[in-house]
Amino acid sequence: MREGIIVKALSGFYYVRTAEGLLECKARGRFRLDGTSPLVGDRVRCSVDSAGRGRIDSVEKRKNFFIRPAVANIDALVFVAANVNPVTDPFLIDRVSVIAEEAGCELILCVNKTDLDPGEELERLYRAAGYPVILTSADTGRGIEELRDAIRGRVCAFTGNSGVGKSSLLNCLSPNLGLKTAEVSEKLGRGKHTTRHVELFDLGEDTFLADTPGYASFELEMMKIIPKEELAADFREFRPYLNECRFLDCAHRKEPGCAVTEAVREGKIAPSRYRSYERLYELSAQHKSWED
Ligand SMILES: Nc1nc2c(ncn2[C@@H]2O[C@H](COP(=O)(O)OP(=O)(O)O)[C@@H](O)[C@H]2O)c(=O)[nH]1
Ligand SMILES: [Mg+2]
Ligand SMILES: [Zn+2]
Repeated sequence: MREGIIVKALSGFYYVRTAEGLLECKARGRFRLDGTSPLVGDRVRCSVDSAGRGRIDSVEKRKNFFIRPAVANIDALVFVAANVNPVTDPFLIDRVSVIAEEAGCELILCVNKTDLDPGEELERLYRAAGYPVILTSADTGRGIEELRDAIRGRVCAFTGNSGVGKSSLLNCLSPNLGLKTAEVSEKLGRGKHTTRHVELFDLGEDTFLADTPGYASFELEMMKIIPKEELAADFREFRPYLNECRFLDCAHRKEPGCAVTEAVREGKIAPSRYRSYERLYELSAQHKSWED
């Protein structure tokens, strides 16, 4: 019996990082039958037959899981943003921050390409909202050690729009990976050589990091199912005000005596965060009305 974490799933095989090394496994047929197929990130127990072939026998209860990308037990989502080439829309960050709160994982904002633009605005905005912010440059190496410290001992996933430098940062964290970055993959031709499966890279010291392909993937499925009443509590800087509103069922929109909108007026909550709340509230309300 061996224990480990699934770091890759490919063509019916699972690759499990165990104390004794990487073990290639098949899963027991029963997982497929009852629809509980293992995911990358799952903590599993395996047995090994006399020919050295592994088999996953059981999967530990998941802390959380995502459908696209298919990955489980994420301790921290690292949102990689930039304020230049491309400029990250804070609304993207806010959507992922809500997903992270719902999934019970930490959100770390990494503002990259600071050699080109300092990104102070993003730094200020998200520090004020209560999130850790790390300023990095994959080009100069700025902030790489701080990023390494922030993710140590955890299972993490990078997310963020294409071109912000996710693969470049992962290469800085683990130079022997040699991941393709934009310039290289363009030369090879898009889609041809770039596989789209999730893989957890083992950075040592019990640290695993997934370089996820797209940004949008992390939100779609989950955003749909968040009830509008729950959204306000997913904006962590709103929480101190939520019990201060005049009405118990305050939606924090146009209600008189709303402590949240008052905090916005007083400059205690950033207008852009509040606008994201309004947009997500609308989306959630619309979705609900299709359901009914
Ligand atoms: N100047 C500068 N360029 C960067 C930095 N990080 C990444 N890049 C460049 O930005 C492009 C996209 O990087 P890549 O890692 O592929 O982005 P990804 O799509 O998020 O994985 C590449 O040309 C990188 O060389 C950075 O910190 N500073
Ligand atoms: Mg990439
Ligand atoms: Zn209110």
